Amino acid sequence: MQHLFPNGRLLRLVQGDITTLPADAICNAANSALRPGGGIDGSIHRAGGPAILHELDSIRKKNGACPPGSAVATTAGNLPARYVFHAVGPVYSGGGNSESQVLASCYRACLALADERKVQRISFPSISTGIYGYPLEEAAPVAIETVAEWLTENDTSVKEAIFVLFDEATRRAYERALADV
Ligand code: AR6
Repeated sequence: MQHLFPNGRLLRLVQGDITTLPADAICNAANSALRPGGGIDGSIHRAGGPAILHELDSIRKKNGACPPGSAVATTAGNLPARYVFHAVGPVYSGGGNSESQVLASCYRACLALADERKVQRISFPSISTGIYGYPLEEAAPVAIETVAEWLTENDTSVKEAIFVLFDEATRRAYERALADV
């Protein structure tokens, strides 16, 4: 499923493994410590190789932790991309702790890193809806609306944003959210 905006920007949804889809930048669902975890983070480090971890170590030494709602950029190592943007999503704790603002901020942080690097094609996972427990039906509209809003701005370098959704339930939730755009 996809949505073409009047300015020619494209938002696409595909089901699959984000580490295998070529893009200029691949976004990761990381943690504040920027240390390799499970889920998509584990897959990105396995497929990308040690160069990513090495760069994260230097970023952590220089800047400390990466707070929820923000993101840092590294090389993509062996992944089919130029960059990985490591975004830290909110841990879901009921919805009353600004989780939706923090989640939206994650996607905007990745898009800002993309614009700084003139990235045209960026891929996103469904941040926070795995280990961090954010309910899919609540997270999908936040993710889709935030990225859609960014794509309507003509001065973004991003021409195509792709949500790469791991399983069918996730893809369906994002399709419902995209249908409302
Ligand atoms: N491609 C696309 N999506 C994937 C892939 C993949 N290869 N692997 C998993 N997903 P999660 P979070 C989906 O748990 O909830 C880590 O330990 C997965 O099915 O990876 O933000 C970090 O270090 C789900 O839909 O990320 C943090 O500590 C989505 O990606 C913590 O987990 C996100 O699931 C972050 O938790």
